[in-house]
Amino acid sequence: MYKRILLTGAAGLLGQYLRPELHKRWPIRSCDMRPIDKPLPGEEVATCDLADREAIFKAVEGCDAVLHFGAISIEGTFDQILQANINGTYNVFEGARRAGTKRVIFASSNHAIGYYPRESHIDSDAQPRPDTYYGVSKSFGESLGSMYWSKYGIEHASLRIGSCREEPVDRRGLSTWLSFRDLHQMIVRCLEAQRLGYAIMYGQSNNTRAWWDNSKVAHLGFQPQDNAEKFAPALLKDAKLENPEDPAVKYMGGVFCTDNPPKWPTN
Ligand code: NAI
Ligand code: 15L
Repeated sequence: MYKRILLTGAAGLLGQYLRPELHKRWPIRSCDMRPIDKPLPGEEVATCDLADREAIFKAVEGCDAVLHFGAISIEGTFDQILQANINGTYNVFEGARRAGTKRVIFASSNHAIGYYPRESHIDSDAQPRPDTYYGVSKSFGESLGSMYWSKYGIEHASLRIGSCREEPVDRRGLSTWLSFRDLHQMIVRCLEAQRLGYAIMYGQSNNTRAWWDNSKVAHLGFQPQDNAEKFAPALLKDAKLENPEDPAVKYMGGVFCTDNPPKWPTN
């Protein structure tokens, strides 16, 4: 179905998991500013900075789908976020338009909607309430995706990913966890859908304590297989009572809603 897929952020946590999985189905070109360890047979590699417009345009050439996962993946200074996540995401979408790419799947984040209180019930129509400059950049990517779909017909899914890792690591993760295999399934559904159009999806496993409602994108057929609840006994064993007014407890974005979010290093 696709002759070549560009994966940005290929050297990152999710990129490293996705490369071999995707490459089983479609030829991939892996792009990151960091080196790619041991390229797979037939895997193409493009080493460049997302902020380098010409290099990104070149990396997208010949790709009929893009998975845009490269980013500063936590809070940064505004200038760091501006270069990597805002300019970088523009470069990827504009490169896709120039290259005639059909679909762009964007790794958005729950931090685009981080300031919703945990008791709210939100779905794909929820307007952004970003909790950081990082969250603002994800909201920008969603918005850019909407514009490139409406104006240029590039189909697009923004995945508002929760916490994607091997296992949930804290109480919040019982709601926000996305297993690696569910992430993979979600991407495959987006790439294989006959018609994707423009979609906002929450990247979460089938968690008993889930906060987010994917019913408006049910037509894409994403059926997560994992549930964070199996980790609840271990995670809650020594759990202390939390202050419900602490922003890290009150809002979906957790610690990103406080004055002390995790920060990207500055050089
Ligand atoms: P990561 O930090 O492990 O990987 C991000 C990759 O982007 C890194 O390999 C980094 O070198 C690359 N990158 C950063 N700035 C760059 C630049 N200027 N030019 C080129 N490459 C650059 O992050 P992870 O966990 O793999 O996340 C992948 C994507 O998913 C990110 O966009 C992140 O924001 C998003 N996401 C991840 C979540 C998670 O729980 N892992 C949750 C929500 C969103
Ligand atoms: C994200 O957007 C980050 O990229 C990831 O490192 C986690 O912190 C995740 O959100 C989360 O909210 O758990």
